[in-house]
Amino acid sequence: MSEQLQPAATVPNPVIPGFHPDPSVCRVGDDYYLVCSSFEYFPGIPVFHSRDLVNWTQIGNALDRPSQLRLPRDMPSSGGIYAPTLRHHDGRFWLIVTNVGDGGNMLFTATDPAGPWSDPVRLPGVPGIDPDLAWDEDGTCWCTVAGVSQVRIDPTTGETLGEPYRIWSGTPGAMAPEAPHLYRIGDHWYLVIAEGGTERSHGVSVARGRTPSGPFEPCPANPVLTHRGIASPIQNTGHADLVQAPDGSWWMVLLAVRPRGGTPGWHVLGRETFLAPVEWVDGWPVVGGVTSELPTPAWPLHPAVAAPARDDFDQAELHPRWISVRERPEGSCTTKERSGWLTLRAVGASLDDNDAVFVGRRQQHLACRARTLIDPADGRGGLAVRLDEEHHYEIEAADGEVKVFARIGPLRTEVATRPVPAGAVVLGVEIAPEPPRGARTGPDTLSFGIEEHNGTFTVLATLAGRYLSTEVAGGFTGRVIGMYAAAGTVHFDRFDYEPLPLP
Ligand code: 6LW
Repeated sequence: MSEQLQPAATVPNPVIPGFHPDPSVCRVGDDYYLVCSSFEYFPGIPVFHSRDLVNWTQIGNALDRPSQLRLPRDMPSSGGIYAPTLRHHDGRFWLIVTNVGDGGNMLFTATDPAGPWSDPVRLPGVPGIDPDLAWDEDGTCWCTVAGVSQVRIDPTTGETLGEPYRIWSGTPGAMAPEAPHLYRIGDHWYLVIAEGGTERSHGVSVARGRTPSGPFEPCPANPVLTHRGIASPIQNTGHADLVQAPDGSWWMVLLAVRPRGGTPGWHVLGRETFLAPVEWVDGWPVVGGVTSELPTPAWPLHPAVAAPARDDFDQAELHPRWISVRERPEGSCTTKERSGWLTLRAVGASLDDNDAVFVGRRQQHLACRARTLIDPADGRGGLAVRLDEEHHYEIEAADGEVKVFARIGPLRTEVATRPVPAGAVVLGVEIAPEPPRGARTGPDTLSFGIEEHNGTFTVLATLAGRYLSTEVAGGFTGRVIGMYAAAGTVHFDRFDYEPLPLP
């Protein structure tokens, strides 16, 4: 093999960057499938495929029609879809999840994880969040939820068979035992949970028993993984799901964050999906920690085709990466009105409103830029970086005028304005790590501007990124960058998203 063809010594972690929390993975032969939480966004539950555990491609969203996913207008951000579990059993894929805003626990099935997925089977007798599914040798289906409680269910009808009962409370003194996953591995049933809350104390703990309902013996080394108090660029590690690699080695997918800037740091991309190696010692899983690079696996790699920087909106259906806030009301978002354009029709008056019309994609890189060509026609709309209704920055075009707005908590401010020629205009944002300014250094800066006809980017305002971080805003999501309509009907010819090298 020539020098150039040598594989890189490492592969990057996170394996799925950006707001992709609560990963659940399942293996079917040579194929791996993974799902994540999606909260207030529609369509819900991104579905990824991989053949090597390190290269993942989004193949759809499990919940892509209103009969599967209702996200009512009064549901707060970070409500909605929490913590799915994906399993393959009896020739079908099973997905169990909580819609915190509408309907509680429910499950869906599919023969192809790319879809279509069934309408929901509701589970009114299953309490709480973070449901897991496991089948024993008799075909009994065990549903285990945060707490940690368990109940047998009939997954075809949603009926509970008995009363839910507590099977483990996690480590004494640790809070929030949640995100259970139950597996038969060798002679034991292993119960893997998250503990400590999803912030800096987050960790993974394990118990094992001889039957799926216990009794469970906690691992003496719990938590088997935490970065609490550890100086690492990767924090909040937890919410793991176990899987075997093609060579038979064991791994976990889990969520973690990458805080940047001064102490304690701000993470802006949400909780991301990482991969970590697992060893078995005396029948217990041992996890060394989570690193930003993984040794290149020994098994064959199947690099994913890089997503093109530009979406021209030439297809009738939007790529599954595009997500809206709550529902997509009929006629509010279409590629059919102007060929090759995405048309958005305002419902709410701004991104402050729960019924804002917004179509975006997750920010997946610490440094990146986005551009969109907007024809505001007789309306108003623009390019926004959104964390939730109370935390977003945007550059907005109306006929003959461009303005930059910042919404931070209760305050909304116009930070820049500039006249532009009537008609279409290219709006942009450049996101870059913040230059050092001692302990007060934030994670990044966001420069909003317009692209002139000669291609130069004129910055109208540069805003501090910390206010669009989870440490400031709270919640469970991450930044989403996209297009919105604030008044009337606006049209977008294209949207470019490109990672930039880190300085
Ligand atoms: C969730 C819980 C958690 O359902 O955060 O990190 C909550 N873990 O398990 C929302 O993702």
